[in-house]
Amino acid sequence: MTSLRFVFLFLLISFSASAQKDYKLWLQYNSVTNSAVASEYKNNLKGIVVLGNSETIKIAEKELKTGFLDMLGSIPEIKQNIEGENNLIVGSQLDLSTEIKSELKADFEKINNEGFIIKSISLQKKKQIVISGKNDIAVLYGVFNFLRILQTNKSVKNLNIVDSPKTNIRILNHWDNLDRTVERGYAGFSLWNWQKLPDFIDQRYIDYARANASIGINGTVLTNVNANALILTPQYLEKVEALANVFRPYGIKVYLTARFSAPIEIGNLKTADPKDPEVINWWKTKSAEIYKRIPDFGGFLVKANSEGQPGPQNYGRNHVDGANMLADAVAPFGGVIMWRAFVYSEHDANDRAKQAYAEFQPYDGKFKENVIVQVKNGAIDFQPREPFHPLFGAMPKTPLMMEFQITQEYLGFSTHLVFLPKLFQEVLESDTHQKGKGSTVAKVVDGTLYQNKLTGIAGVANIGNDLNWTGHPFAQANWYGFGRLAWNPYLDSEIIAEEWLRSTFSNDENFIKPVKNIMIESREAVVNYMTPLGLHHIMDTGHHYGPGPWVSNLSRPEWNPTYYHKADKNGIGFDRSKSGTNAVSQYAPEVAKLFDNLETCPEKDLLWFHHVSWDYKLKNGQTLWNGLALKYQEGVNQVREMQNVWNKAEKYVDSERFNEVKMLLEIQLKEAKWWRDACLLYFQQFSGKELPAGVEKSTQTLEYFKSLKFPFAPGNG
Ligand code: GCW
Repeated sequence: MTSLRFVFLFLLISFSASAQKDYKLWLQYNSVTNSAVASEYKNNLKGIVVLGNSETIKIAEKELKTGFLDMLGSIPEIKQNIEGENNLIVGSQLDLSTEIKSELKADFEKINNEGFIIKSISLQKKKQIVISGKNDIAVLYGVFNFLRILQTNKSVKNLNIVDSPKTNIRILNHWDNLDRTVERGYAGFSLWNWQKLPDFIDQRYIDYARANASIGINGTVLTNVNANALILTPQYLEKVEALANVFRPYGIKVYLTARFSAPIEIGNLKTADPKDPEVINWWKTKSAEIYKRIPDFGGFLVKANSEGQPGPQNYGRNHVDGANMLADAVAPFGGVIMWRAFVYSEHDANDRAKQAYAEFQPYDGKFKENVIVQVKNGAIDFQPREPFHPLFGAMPKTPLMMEFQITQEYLGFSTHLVFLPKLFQEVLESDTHQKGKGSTVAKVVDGTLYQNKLTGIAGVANIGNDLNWTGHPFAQANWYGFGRLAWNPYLDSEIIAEEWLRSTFSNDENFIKPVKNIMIESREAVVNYMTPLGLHHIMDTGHHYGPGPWVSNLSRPEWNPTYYHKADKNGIGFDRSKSGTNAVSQYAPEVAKLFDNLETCPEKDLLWFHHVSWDYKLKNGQTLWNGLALKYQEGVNQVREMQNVWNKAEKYVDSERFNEVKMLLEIQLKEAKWWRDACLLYFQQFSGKELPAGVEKSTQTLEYFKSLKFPFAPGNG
């Protein structure tokens, strides 16, 4: 009996220990197993001196203690004063001694308000390490960065890190509804338990803030852009305030989505016309009410006149009128308006890809100072691959912020292993040529191209109340990588993958190398088995789960996959060249020329810009049909390779996460084949050609694939 109880207890403990691993994200703080590394750390870190006593500084101190204890087995002596050598001195510029301040003078001149310094210095001939910044939040960033050095087993000798975020607003967009469903959410329900707030503070809120702070995220939009006005009522604002109080010491500001018709819905006004004095006044009063509760409230994110959301156009006004009216309301309190450019009209059947540019570009220079226009990375909608959005670089007098989608609406939900920083990097590196060669999207976004003061990067969150936050253990890497790129849009995704793997799983090179490779490959894999060669938006309708290239009966033409691939007997692809919709003309002349010309258009974007015949010769000599089929097959093969690599990783990973990933990869393979088979059978009707050698034949018919229905696919309301 006793032994049975013991076994039970053991199982319970080992289960929860391993479940905790999933929950702990990239903050595992695994014990440092390399003894040389561990002794270097211990020798160089004998004491800790923490200066200041704000809540933020207390968080930083606690984090250091946890990190040291978990990674090195003990905490260096906590000292009140700097005595002896090899101390870690932690505190903001305001709290440093004159001597240290003057030692770091040049470094302080290099950093901005959120930047930090981690530096080995010598004080009265004694070696010390200082972590500092201009305020306590910056110190916290420094502490997390310092702990990352330990987590990734890098040396702490001769440290000299001076780093500042390159963008101001590094923000998650939660598409969370008040009923806790999450639009395009695949990791459970919303974290925000509105019913229990404000009195019940879930530990998750704190852990969420900590995780975000560890990667430099400094803002969160709590609510869906398809907005509900109720969030602006006192009943909910009280709850928002409670969350803001939790997030504040972690440097995270709260923002809300503003439903444009709120003055009517909750304010009893007859109109929401942005030029109506009563409406103007309503938003001013509402803003004052919010700031009274939350003095550091970030501002509003607005989706207006898009996909049925109300907006200024309902009153014969335009985006500038709407955005500026709200901007005036929050300006006295230092708030910003993030106005989305994701618009497309059902009345313009020509080319959806052109609409955001057509509507917004003429407004360049017309928005108020505290408005930033939020632009999706591509012109259609978060596809596995899209050429960069033509608005980037095309509005020199308007700050534009990037909107990436971290949640995998079009990339296999939380079931497929897809490392998104690779996608993000591709976009950020794209050269818009708008101000000559080297005018990359990253330079637009960080404000350096046109000297914009207000800058930002938003990511549509992939977080829910699943035990592991993101549904797929590897989807945590997308949250992590988003934060790292928001901090520094020039970071290489390989570095991000490596950091993440080391902090999340293991520092063993035999694990890192192959697993990093599959992460890096994974983005191309999903492109290959879903939408190779520039195909896009051929997912099944509504929920976007699985292939649906045949869908053609939706009320709005640009909702139909057939609108995007335009496959017929002559070929396939959307002609956006000069002889087609001329969408290419929205890019700078160099880029337009490149995309317009079949010879120079990158093959990865071929069918995005051109309708080409099934016999068109690709660069590798294959016909388009054969090349397309081989790409689909390649995608499937890549998933098999991911499985091979993962199976060999078993000894480096806890069994729970190992098995989760293994099962998920099994599903990913099944779905990759489903994509390949369904798309090839469908397109074959038009090409009339056999599959080339090397492409596996479907065991199902096209009718079978068409008959599949998923009434309860997640994330679809
Ligand atoms: O991609 C589409 C999604 C919608 C989303 C919209 C948007 C929030 O399918 O679910 O709505 O984009 O970005 O506004």
